[in-house]
Amino acid sequence: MTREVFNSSSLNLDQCLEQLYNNNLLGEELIKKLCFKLKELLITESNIVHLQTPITVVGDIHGQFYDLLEIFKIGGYPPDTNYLFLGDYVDRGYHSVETISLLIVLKLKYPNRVNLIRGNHESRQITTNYGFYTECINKYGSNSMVWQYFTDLFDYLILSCIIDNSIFCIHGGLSPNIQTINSILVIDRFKEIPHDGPMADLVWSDPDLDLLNFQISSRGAGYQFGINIVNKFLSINGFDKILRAHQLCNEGFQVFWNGKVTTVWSAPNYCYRCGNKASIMEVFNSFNDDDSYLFNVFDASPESDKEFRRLNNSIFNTNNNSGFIDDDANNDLDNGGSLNGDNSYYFSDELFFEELGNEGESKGRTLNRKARHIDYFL
Ligand SMILES: [Mn+2]
Repeated sequence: MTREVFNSSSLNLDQCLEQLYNNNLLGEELIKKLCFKLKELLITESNIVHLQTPITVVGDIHGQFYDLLEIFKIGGYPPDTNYLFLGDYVDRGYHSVETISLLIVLKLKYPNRVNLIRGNHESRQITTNYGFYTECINKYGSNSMVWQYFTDLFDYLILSCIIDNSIFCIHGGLSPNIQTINSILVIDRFKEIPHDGPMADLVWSDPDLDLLNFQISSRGAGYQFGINIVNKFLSINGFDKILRAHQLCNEGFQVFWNGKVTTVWSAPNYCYRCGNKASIMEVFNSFNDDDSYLFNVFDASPESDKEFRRLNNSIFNTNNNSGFIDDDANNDLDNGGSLNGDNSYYFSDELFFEELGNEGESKGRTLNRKARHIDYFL
């Protein structure tokens, strides 16, 4: 096996940043080098990275690159602001390549100021069905390797962070296989996200206000978990709260159980059509009072609004929109998605509500999804 060696001096990160901030794509060879360098860095990081306040926590972005730029405008640019991104950088939006490229360069340039947790969309299987694969091919050509470079890199992303030894951060949620954080430390994370088991649960699970314990998730992967599970996990591990993303919130965030669990959602007007707000959570300290954090709420950037109008025109012209709401929403893992070359893989209605949380369901919709059977070990 030959190991390619890149001269790090040949990587001009400042030039990459300038190019990306000006909305230019990076070349394929450059992406190959950047992914290689970042894998070298991430392989040294633990499954759980310890961070300190002040830090700004960002939820799902889903390829909404202009809204990511908006986040830096309102929250400060790295390295002046410390960032923890909770995953789901790609799929759905039109600019997953730009989004993940920028985050990779920022992580390489400011490794201690930028932290990237893996989401359930940082996966070969999911990105094949939800837009990122097709975007890579559309932007770099069908012979391009960029999707492989990016998805190989995803295998190296960390699974969780702990802020000030008190705030546990993951993309999705808790797992019946994880009582103490030691169960996270021993995971071999350098692989595609499995269909089940602790690694899958960390990126797929959701809190559920109606539950006390665990229930198999209607998403078809991960679990829904209730207050007893949260209390037990926090008390065993000595944490105060859990921060996570993974579910659309109409107000940009959702607070569960008096702040024991908080969802941060950072894709405004999700898929250029949901009309939701987004937020970043600025955590100043871990004193656990109302002054220790702030939800900085924002709307879609003007550039993303243009995408919304472009989408509306295309739906109007092609008349391929069968309706916004589909009560028979399937889940990621059971549905093959659509790769038929139009925009439907971004917005296919039967897939559309996978990120919807309690707020979405409370708006008069009843989801009637069949949970896939998942074996698990207590
Ligand atoms: Mn997610």
